[in-house]
Amino acid sequence: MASSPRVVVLAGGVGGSKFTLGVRDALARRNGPEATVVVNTGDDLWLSGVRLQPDVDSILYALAGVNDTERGWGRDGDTERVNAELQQWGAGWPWFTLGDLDLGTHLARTGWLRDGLTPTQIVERLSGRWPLGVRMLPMTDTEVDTHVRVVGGDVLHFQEWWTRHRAQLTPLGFDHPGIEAALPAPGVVEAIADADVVLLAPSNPVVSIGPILAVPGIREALALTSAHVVGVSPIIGGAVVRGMADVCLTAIGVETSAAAVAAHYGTRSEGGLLDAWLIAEEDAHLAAAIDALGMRAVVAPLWMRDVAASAAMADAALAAAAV
Ligand code: FO1
Repeated sequence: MASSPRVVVLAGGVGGSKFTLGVRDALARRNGPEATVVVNTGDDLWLSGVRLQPDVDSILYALAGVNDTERGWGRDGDTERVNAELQQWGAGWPWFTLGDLDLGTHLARTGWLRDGLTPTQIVERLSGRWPLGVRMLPMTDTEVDTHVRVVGGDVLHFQEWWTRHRAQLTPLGFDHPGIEAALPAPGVVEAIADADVVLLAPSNPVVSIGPILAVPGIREALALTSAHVVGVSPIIGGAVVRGMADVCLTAIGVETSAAAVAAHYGTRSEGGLLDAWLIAEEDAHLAAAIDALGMRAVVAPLWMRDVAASAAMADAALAAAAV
């Protein structure tokens, strides 16, 4: 297998951006080609007249080194003057903060959409500002925002469910209206077909990786590629690291355990996705059960405390693919 593997990462959220930093680092040491990162766009929304792509921006800002590492979203050192003014007008959502610098990104994006650029072209343009060291692609150019059906019958945009209600309204399911007609963004299927390794980041399996897999054509590309497909568990010691993956998994009937998420993704040779699954040392006792699913369980430290730790995880994932 190539010493400079062509790598595709499927990613979203904070777990996705931390892992992407590690992949970039691991590949730079191999002097290999830049990874292609296919980013979830289910978190996207229109607010106060601008288009937000939270996962695209989180990964972009993290790669550029301008992200707010405390909050996990937005720009480092951002101010909220425009947001305060929007609140005075009663515009937008009072529970959702748009930072001033961050708004610059949303305004640029929205203007380019109005000019007729596609989200893929806009991500490329945004990526040109900083030397990112990876190629970013949105999963699709179609608007397929995630909606959450909650107990009581209400349907909320994912961002309202998450930022306003902090995932406290019990979800019954997650939908992406219009996704059946969506196409993978240009370059996504080709990148998967040409890859040596596809990595599933330790992102939320339901609302970060789930929407990517739900775009018609992406799951099929993963089934057809000769690349090794290696996933990284977002569950450590039977619990989520941060975020709401446990609530999301419960809603779709999956236990919050590294083994259950492995079974949810499924074994490639049996029509699922994974050839190998990286699990945390805390979950080493699950390795035999995961092997029994027909995929290879690989035990590694999975706490992404810093870039070096994320890069070590990426190395372990590449080693699991034997590249
Ligand atoms: N998360 C919050 O918890 N509160 C916010 O006010 C908030 C604003 C926000 C603005 C732009 C952006 O790109 C992301 C933002 N996020 C905010 C993060 C976001 O809600 C989610 O954490 C991600 O979509 C999940 O990956």
